[in-house]
Formats: sequence, structure tokens, C-alpha cells
Amino acid sequence: MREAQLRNLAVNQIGYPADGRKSFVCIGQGGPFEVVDSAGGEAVYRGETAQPRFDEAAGITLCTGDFSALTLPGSYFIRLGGENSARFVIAESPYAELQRGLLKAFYFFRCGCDLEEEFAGPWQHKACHLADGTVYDEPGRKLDSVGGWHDAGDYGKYTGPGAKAVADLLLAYELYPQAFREPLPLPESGGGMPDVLHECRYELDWLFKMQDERTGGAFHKLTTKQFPGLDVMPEDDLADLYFLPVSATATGCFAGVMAMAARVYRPFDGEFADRCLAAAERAWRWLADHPDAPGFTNPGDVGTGEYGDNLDLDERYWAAAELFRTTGDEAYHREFLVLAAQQFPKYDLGWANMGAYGTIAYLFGDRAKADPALYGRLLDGLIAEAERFAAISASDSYGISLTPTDYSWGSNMVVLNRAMLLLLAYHLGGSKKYEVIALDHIHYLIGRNALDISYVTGFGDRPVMHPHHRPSVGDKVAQPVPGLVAGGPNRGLNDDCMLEHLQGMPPAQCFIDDEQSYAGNEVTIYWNSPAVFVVSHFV
Ligand code: G3I
Ligand code: 9MR
Ligand code: ZN
Repeated sequence: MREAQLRNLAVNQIGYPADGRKSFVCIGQGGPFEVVDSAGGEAVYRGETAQPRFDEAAGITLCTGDFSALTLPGSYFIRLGGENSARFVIAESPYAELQRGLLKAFYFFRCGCDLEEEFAGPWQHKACHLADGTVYDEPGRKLDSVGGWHDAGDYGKYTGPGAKAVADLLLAYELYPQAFREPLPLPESGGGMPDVLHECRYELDWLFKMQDERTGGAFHKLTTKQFPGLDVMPEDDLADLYFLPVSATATGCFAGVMAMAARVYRPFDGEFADRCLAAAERAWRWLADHPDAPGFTNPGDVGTGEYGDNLDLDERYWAAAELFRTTGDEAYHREFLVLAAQQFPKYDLGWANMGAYGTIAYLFGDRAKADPALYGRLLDGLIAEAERFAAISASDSYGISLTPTDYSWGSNMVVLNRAMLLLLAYHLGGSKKYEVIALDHIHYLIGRNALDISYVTGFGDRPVMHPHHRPSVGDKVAQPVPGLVAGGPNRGLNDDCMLEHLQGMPPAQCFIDDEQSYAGNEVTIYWNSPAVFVVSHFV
């Protein structure tokens, strides 16, 4: 809903890198503007907005004002037609705190341990979900279920989404190790291993428990049968937990992320890396033995997240690529070549389509071992996808790569996945402009959007305050848990709260900061993880 206090001037509410492109977006016809130094109150830069144009996604006429020429570090706001924007900084590195906050969010998602005051501040709470889980198909069989991250605003733990989140964080660490030097800190901080790897290990230690030791397949998810009430704290959610049946999509993701972890953790902990690789290879054998496994669907008495996905080729492709990259074993390469010859999306970053992870693993792997023709085709395809996003971004007033139909449930993941893909294309020799456009996606996330809102709790001048996040609803703390990325505008209006308040709204305005709105204002680990990746590039 467009609220009364909504400003007509949208900026990145944190700020802009000094050497980057800088612009704001103004609702209406625009005109002359000033950038004002918020300490001294003087205008330090004057400009004129560009030609207004109707933006289809936002459903309003907008214009942009460019102030890239202003590079002097400081704190500023925009003044136009008697109105002031939010304050923002221009700084060498404005996103260090944001990046740490986005990563720290994973600590807040932890399940099965006390969140101690020293690390969690007012959002501390007791250990949760400590009971064994029952294997759904074998009611007499109980297994240790403790650990990992809650998926989202609910307390389910789902193998595929967990693997996507870890993969994004490990990729961020592989590409931007310098962004992870400072401790967060975490209870495990120290010992020579960066905190991002400590945090991912918390999830990986749980993921091992999702591999059925009898078959090597990965259980699709571990949840209660129904979602608990919205104000239930995790430690009060005592309903029985179930390991839901093994699926090929979960097993493919499990193999992919474990093979990746084997590579990334090798320099720090060889024994752990060996365990990861053995688990990945065992999962691979399950996949080989189950070429036609059906997609997962919830049994009739289970109402928690389904993460249904009938296409498992992309997960198999990812697994083969990571196993090949990590081991150099030609047998995995042959499997990868067979999978790569099939038709399915190869440039999507999940949660359902995981193909890009396979493509990236191949492109970042040992080029001397790759098939030159396939390598070239995959690289061309990645660059073509980046070009497609660049073209959409060029015609969007906020500079992002979403078309009006792309604003569906979790649209902020689409924003961040596409920024991530642009950065990966840039790293693989693509145009420098991809980096500039990726930064525009961060600006959108942190306030330069149709609702003048920062979609990250605790960051920016007007952040999301009421996420659909059970701990934030159930604790007695006014501020939500910080560092969480909300799902964002969803033209599907898939919950009653959206249906009540947002009928007829243009796609990019289909968002309400209300805790009841699970289809727009929930938070998840795999919306935070691409945010960590993208922001780490600019740290
Ligand atoms: O991809 C299609 C697009 O092609 C189409 O144009 C559009 C039109 O509606 O729909 C798009 O699909 C949507 C899909 O998300 C996109 O990822 C579906 O409509 C939408 O229903 C689906 O929503 C998923 C939602 O669960 C419901 O299944 C979200 O992605 C997914 O993030 C969300 O996950 C939940 C878990 O189940 C439980 N835990 C919380 C989590 C987040 O809310
Ligand atoms: O609260 C649930 C949220 O965490 C899930 O992501 C969402 C996905 O289906 O479902 C929410 O639960 C709602 C349920 O689906 C329908 N009845 C209202 C529930 C929210 O209060
Ligand atoms: Zn828990």
C-alpha cells in the first residue's frame, strides 16, 4: 500500500559507492534537484532529472536524477520540489555492515542451539526442535534431526533450499574471500577458518542427517505436519517432526552442495572434506540407481512447504558438475556431458531450477579438462542471459532486470539471483556494465523502488518492520530480527492480507509490510544467500 508518509524520492537508503553510478528515482515529472550535505545543509551538487516515462512494473510515471559526478564521501539527501529523500552516504565501501548483517541472519535462523545474548542480543532464545524425527514412511524409525537453519518464517528444514543457500554462500566465499575477513562474530569464530564457513558448516552438519544411511538418498524435508501459529517461538514448537520421503531433487542438491563443500573446506579440515565427498558420491549413486524417481508431493496430512519440482535433470546436472570439478574424475565428466545435451534451464539459480550452479561449476572448473565446444556453448549462453537482463534493466526505471510478470512470490530472490548471474558473467569475461547493473539491483533492494522501502530488516531509513517471521512476531522485541530479506512484491497476491489490501495494484507495488502477508513479507535463507553473494562483490 502506498502509505501517507511515502516520499516521492527513492534512493538507496544506505548509500552509494563513491566511484559508482549514482541516481535516484522520482515519482512524477521531476525537475531541478539538489544533493544536500546533511551535516552542513548546503547543496553540493545540482542537476536536472531526465525525461519522465511511464514504468509498467511500477504503474507510475517516473524520472531519474543522476549525480554520479558527486564522489566526495559524506552524508547527503536529495531535495526536489520542496521534498527531501532519505539520507544516504557516499563512501568508499558503504555496504560492509549490510553484508555482515545479511550473513549474520543465518545465525538467527539456526535451529537446535541456544541463541545466546552475546551473539543474538535481544533476539536471544532457547534451543529448539531437539527431538528425534520420525521417518514418515517407516513410523517405527526415529532419527536424530537436530541442527541446521530454519527455512524461513516457518520452522521447516528443507534439503533443496538449504543446499541453494549454502551454495550461494560458498560461491561468495570462493569469489570474494576478502569480503569475509572480519569475524561476525559467531560462537565458533577463530581457528583460522572464516565465519562464513563456520556458519555454512552448521547447516552442512545437519544436511548429513538428511541422507538416509540405508539408501544414500536425501530426505526431501524435515518438518512438522502443519505450520505452527504465527506467534509461536521456535522452542515452543513441540509438534512431532517428520523426515518426508527421499526425492531426486533433494538428493541432487545434496550431492551438489556436498561435493562443493568438499572442495571449499579441504584447506581447513581434510577429514570434514572427505566426509562431504563420500556423502556426495553416495548420493550420486542413489541418483544413478533411480533414473525415473517421481517429483516430491506432500502426503495428504502434511501442509508445510512442498517445494515441489518435477524436473530433476538440473539437480543431477549440478551434482555431476560439482563432482567433476572437485574430483577431476572423467566418469563424472561423461555423466555431465550426457546431462548437458538435454533440454532444461541451465542459467537459473533456484530454488526449483538449479541449472546455473552446474553451469558455473563447469565454467569455473579446470578449463583444460573441459570439453571445448560445450564450454564455449555454456559460456555464450551465460553471456546471452546476462545481456537479456541488461536489456530489461535498461528499460526499467529502477534499473533492474524484472519484467512486470516476474514479480511473483519471492520476487526479491529473482532480483538477487539475476544480479548474481550478472556478476558471474562479469567474472567470466563479460562486460563491465554487468557490474554496474548488478549494483542497481542492490539499490532497488535497499529503497530505490516504487514503495520507498528497504526490503532488508534493520537496514535503511524505512526498512521492513513486520516480516512474516515467527521469532520476530513471537518475541517481545519491537524491532524484527535484523538482516532478513523479505520476499517482495508478488502480483499473484497469494495470501488473504494481500488480497484484502492490494487488489488492482501494479506488480511492483504488490507488497504490504504486514506480518500476515506470507506471500510477500516472509523471509527465507535462500533470499538472504544471493544477497550475501551480490553485496560481497561490492565490499
Ligand atoms: O515461476 C512462475 C512464473 O513462471 C509464473 O509466471 C508465476 C505466476 O504466478 O508463478 C511463478 O511461480 C511461482 C513460484 O513461487 C516462483 O518461484 C508460484 O506461482 C508460487 O506459488 C511459488 O511460490 C513458492 C511458495 O513457497 C509456494 O509454493 C515460493 O517460490 C517459495 O519460496 C515458497 O516457499 C515457502 C515454503 O513453501 C515454506 N517456507 C517458507 C517459504 C517462503 O514463503
Ligand atoms: O505461515 C506459513 C508460512 O510460513 C509459509 O511459507 C506459507 C506457505 O504456504 O504458509 C503460511 O501458513 C499459512 C497457510 O499456508 C495458510 N493458512 C494461513 C497460514 C499463515 O498464517
Ligand atoms: Zn528449530
